[in-house]
Amino acid sequence: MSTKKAGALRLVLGDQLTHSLTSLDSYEDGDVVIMGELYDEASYVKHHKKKIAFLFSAMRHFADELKSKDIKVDYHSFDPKSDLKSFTQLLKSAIDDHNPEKIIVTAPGEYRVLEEMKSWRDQFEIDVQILGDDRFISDSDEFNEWAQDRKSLRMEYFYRDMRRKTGLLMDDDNKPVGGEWNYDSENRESPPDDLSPPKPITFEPDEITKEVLELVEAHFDSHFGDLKPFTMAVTRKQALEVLDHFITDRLPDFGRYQDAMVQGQPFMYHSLISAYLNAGLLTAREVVGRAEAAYQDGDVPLNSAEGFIRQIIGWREFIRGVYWYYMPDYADMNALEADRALPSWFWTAETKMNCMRQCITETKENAYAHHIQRLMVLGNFALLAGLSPKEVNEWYLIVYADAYEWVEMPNVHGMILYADNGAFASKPYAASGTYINKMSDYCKSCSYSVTKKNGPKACPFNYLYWDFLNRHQDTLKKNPRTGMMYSTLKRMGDEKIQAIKDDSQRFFKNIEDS
Ligand code: FAD
Ligand code: DLZ
Ligand code: SF4
Repeated sequence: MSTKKAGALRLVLGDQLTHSLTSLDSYEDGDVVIMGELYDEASYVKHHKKKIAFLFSAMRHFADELKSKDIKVDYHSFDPKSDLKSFTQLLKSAIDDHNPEKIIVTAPGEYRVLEEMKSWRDQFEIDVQILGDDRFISDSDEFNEWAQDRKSLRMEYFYRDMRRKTGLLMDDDNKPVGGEWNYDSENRESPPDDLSPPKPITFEPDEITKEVLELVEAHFDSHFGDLKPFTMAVTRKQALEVLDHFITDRLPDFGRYQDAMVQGQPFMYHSLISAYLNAGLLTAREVVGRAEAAYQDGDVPLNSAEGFIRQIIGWREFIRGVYWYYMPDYADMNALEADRALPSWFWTAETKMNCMRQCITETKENAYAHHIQRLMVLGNFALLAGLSPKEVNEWYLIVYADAYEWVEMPNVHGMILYADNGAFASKPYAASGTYINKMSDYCKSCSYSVTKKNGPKACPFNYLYWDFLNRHQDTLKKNPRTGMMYSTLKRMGDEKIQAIKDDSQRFFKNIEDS
């Protein structure tokens, strides 16, 4: 143990790369910032190679920025032989090196890391201050208070409170601008044939990124996904360029094509900022501020600005609230008792279903898929096929560069799998091939026929949809929002229902070759 006493050790996690972070706020001479590229964090699930490269490079750039502000940083670069594999081991070694008076951290995004942090005071017999994370617009106390007396949690009502709280798109009488809270009905246009969204901006890897890419290639080669080409932003400056590009070139059409999917267009008009927001390179307040300003300047229509702002101050904040409200029990919920193993083609994309093949291929290439691909193609399949929530959660946590449990798990458990028994979704997001055909051009190049309802050539989403409703009658029939589907199912007659069951059984038996 060093005899020279440091002031505070300030541990900054890989998704806390924000200069105004609460744990950096009161930095004084004599304090030391600790950061580490850690085996346990990079491997507790086998994250996509691009996700590890992005985070390690962004961490290195962030540490350099801190140093350039005369902040003392003790940075632990990844070393496969190092004994410092976890946050706890990193901290123990830093305490030995610096002999600090106290530890200061900002609360982490994930439950398991908070539990780890809570053990440090006793383990190291040192004062540990866990500060709130003010990068979010709402905090757990506010959400819990909002949630506790409600029979069901609905994002829409939470969102309205967030609009009132922030004043975003509110008029002088504290009423929503344009008279409506939500313009979603204008945000569902099918994609026209000649749609050509702007190309996303890309960044050449600099020396730091090149070194990280070599490291990831050498030590994480068995992980999912393509490492190269690597064109992600890795600094706040670059992330701001991505945001600028979105506001000027993509946001005007973001609203109308928000739900559309086009083969060969993985990014459509989406913002592509989630990885940067979640790692801290951008903040929620600044991105919604920019969208509102673009609307006020007359550069973007209201449905686009409102739709985007709702995703951030509505969905993103709401989802985080749900995670902390229900954890740790949330992780084990499985209301529909789904237990089918993930087909191996979720990792290879080798499936005959073109929609799944496109979405998985793009995920593999980019560590990105947009919301409707995650929800209505990949997620819809996982729901209809009754895939195990544990396996589906792990897949989503691995494959996307923006995935951290606080945001990934409620989206998987709540939005797609109904594993939380509708804690916040009024019904399961189940759909047949008709929906995918309406919102995409995938079906034109598929070996299955979207217009066929039964038989080996029929689109599997068509019969799996009815088989799903049939299997879960006891749970879902009471739900007024699925009632109409059950009336249709009832009218189908025994022969049709038997054909649906037979097709589904055949599909499940051959799921690996489907
Ligand atoms: P845009 O479409 O441009 O939306 C703007 C922003 O809104 C996003 O960057 C994101 O910060 C926020 N947002 C939109 N929808 C959601 C949502 N449902 N939950 C939280 N934030 C939202 N998002 C993640 O950031 N990490 C995840 O691990 C993640 N897992 C998901 C898993 C499933 C099954 C589903 C259905 C959705 C998931 N999402 C996740 C939400 C959403 O799909 C992504 O935020 C979005 O696709 C990111 O792309 P974008 O930045 O271009 O977003
Ligand atoms: C996701 C991730 C990865 C891949 N690697 C690291 C790392 O080496 N060091 C680090 O501090 N954080 C990493 N992270 C992000 C953490 O997993 C994240 O901070 C916690 O899950 C809390 O949200
Ligand atoms: Fe997907 Fe069915 Fe369309 Fe094929 S036909 S792309 S499986 S929805």
